[in-house]
Amino acid sequence: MGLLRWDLFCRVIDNHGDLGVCWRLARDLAARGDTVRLVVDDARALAWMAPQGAAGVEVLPWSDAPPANVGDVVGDVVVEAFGCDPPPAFVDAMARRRPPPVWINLEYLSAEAYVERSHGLPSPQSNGLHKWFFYPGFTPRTGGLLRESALLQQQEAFDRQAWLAAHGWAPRPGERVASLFSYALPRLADWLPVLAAQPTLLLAAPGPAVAPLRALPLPPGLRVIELPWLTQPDYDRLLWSCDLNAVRGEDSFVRAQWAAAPLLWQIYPQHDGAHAPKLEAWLDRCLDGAPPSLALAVRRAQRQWNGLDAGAPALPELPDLAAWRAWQQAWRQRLLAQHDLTTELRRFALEKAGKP
Ligand code: TRH
Repeated sequence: MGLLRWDLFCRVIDNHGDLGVCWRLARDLAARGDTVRLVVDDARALAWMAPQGAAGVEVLPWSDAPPANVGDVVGDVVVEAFGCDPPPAFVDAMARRRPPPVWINLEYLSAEAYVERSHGLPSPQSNGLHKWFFYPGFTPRTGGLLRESALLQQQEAFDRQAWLAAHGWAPRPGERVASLFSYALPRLADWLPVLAAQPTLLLAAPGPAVAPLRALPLPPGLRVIELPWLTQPDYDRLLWSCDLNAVRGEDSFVRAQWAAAPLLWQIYPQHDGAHAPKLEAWLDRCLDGAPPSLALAVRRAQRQWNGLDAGAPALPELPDLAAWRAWQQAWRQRLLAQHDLTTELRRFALEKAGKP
């Protein structure tokens, strides 16, 4: 397949997932030989996420005029992340380009059924171009999930003990290790004794749960270390090191599935409640074929973690971690059977450009 020049547009709405996904995609495209201009309206988080940058990726500020060094030279493929609408002057330059660029809207991740129906559909634009909808997802009829080519080999070669010790985060003998990256947690105080039921070292990433966590008395058996923001590769290593990972949003959620340890997913809460069916859709897919008692326990824990256990909320409970880990590994195996998102996106772009 030929090499491509990509213009990737990102607007940071809130949190870090918009830029986190875009940076990861940009880096992965460049690792495959393509060149990427990442145009972002707020690049501040790259200072901790990716302090070294990446060869082949140029980060440019968002501007209503096309960035000075872009001029009329629009790339082969223009990706707008999450419907962020590139600046009109850039869209005009796209319409003038011959051949026109392939214009793709990279959508948010969901396990819901509409994703398979909507993936790959065109939307004709008033300037004569087509915008194509590209949906990440959990089945082969979607755009797949971001997964770098070397990810599994890196994970297999990884020494968890040494890495944790080198950072000063080594567990004490007999302690399990959990990571926490979350929004405000509905029932944090109820979860602490659950975590403390076995000696646990909780590695807490920055976020809205940290201040409440600091304010709560810790039950015996629970130790907390507050982490700084890590680089994306180091955050991966953290997930590989833990016996349980609490993640949120989109990108950390995907990374926890590659880590294949038990994971609690805090879904991005939406005012209209749309997040509840999204959580159920993922649980339906992920737990399909799991032993019934484990499936029941995992479903209950995920709902409790999200404050979505309607009716009379029971005290939170963690499923058996060994059985849960075995299932997450089986789930990862299933996900590995589908193409990764970057491969799919490149194939899609080349096909739409008429160069399959
Ligand atoms: O920050 P998020 O909550 O982002 C969310 C979601 O993407 C959500 O779907 C979207 O609607 C909303 O943003 C606007 O969670 P997410 O997706 O996990 O993104 C966090 C990024 O930060 C991810 O790329 C991992 C990265 N990260 C690090 O690089 N280092 C760290 O130490 C931590 C904790 C995260």
